[in-house]
Amino acid sequence: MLKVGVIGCGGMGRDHIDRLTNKIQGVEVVAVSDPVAENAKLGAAICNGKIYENAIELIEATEVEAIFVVSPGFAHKEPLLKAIELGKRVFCEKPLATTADDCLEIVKAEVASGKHLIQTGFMRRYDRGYRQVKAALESGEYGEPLMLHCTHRNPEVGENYTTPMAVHDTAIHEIDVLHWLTDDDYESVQVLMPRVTKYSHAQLNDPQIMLLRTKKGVCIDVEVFVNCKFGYDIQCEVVCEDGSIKMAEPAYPDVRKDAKLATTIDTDCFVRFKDAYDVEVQDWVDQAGNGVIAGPNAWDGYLAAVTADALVKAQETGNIEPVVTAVEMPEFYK
Ligand code: ISE
Repeated sequence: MLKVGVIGCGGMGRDHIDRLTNKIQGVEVVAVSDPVAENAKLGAAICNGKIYENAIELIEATEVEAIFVVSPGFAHKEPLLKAIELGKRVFCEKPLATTADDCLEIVKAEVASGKHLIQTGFMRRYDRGYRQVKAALESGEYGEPLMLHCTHRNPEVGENYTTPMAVHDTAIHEIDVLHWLTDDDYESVQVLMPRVTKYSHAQLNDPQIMLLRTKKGVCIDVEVFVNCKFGYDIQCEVVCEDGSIKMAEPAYPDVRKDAKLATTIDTDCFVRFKDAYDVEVQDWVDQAGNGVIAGPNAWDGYLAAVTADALVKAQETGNIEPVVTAVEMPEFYK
């Protein structure tokens, strides 16, 4: 039984505590912490774990073998560095850290430790639909990918959601999953700003079209539309040399009623990617004894941060912006 401590008991943290306690095999949540005492209590009540005053004490506790970091992104760096120092395995919800510099510091610390310890929580790699597309690409039957057409639509977002969040909160998922899907890295990005929907506000350009070019020359367009109103709608089509692969829609029946044919569309990511979260966390637990990170690692977290920075710059300049990492991918991650 892997004994895990969970840092961060807000909505997402409690969701993970519930998953680890009631669904995932081979793991037990023995410790929780959250600066908001009420959250810590709610988290502890789900798993019957001990409440620690702060994240560092939880990581240092001898009973805690591995760590789940589900605190806000700005609070990730310190616990991650501490866990690396103590050689404890970590699952860190996205983002790895909020700046590329902080992500690189984490990468360097992990490389220096010589142990593969950190998995970044980009759950889409575990989604059945994306995995089917990946398997089709890897079969070689369709030739090389040339173009990707993607949409990332949310029914609506809160008033505090602003233009850069379309990158940091939303397109960050495509940034990771599409580089994994195409087995390629980004070279440059650009953002087009269409007419703004009446459902947006002064601080948010919505929708946006994000264009990414990979090093092999694949061109990707991602429509990010976070007030689309009609549902949580994630699409991905890969156009290849010998065919085109479009990700399957979630399986819902076609219903005929009142002279209409209708199919349900999900309305939030927790429903759309529910299974992906479960598979992701089970895999992390299953790999614990192997000393490997099978999912997105700290380098992927760094790459996502660098690409996000380029996209935010492109939002501001309207230009094509290069995606430049400060260092080459260390041998350690190859
Ligand atoms: C949110 O943080 C997510 O991770 C969702 O998957 C994304 O669709 C949404 O736009 C983000 O705000």
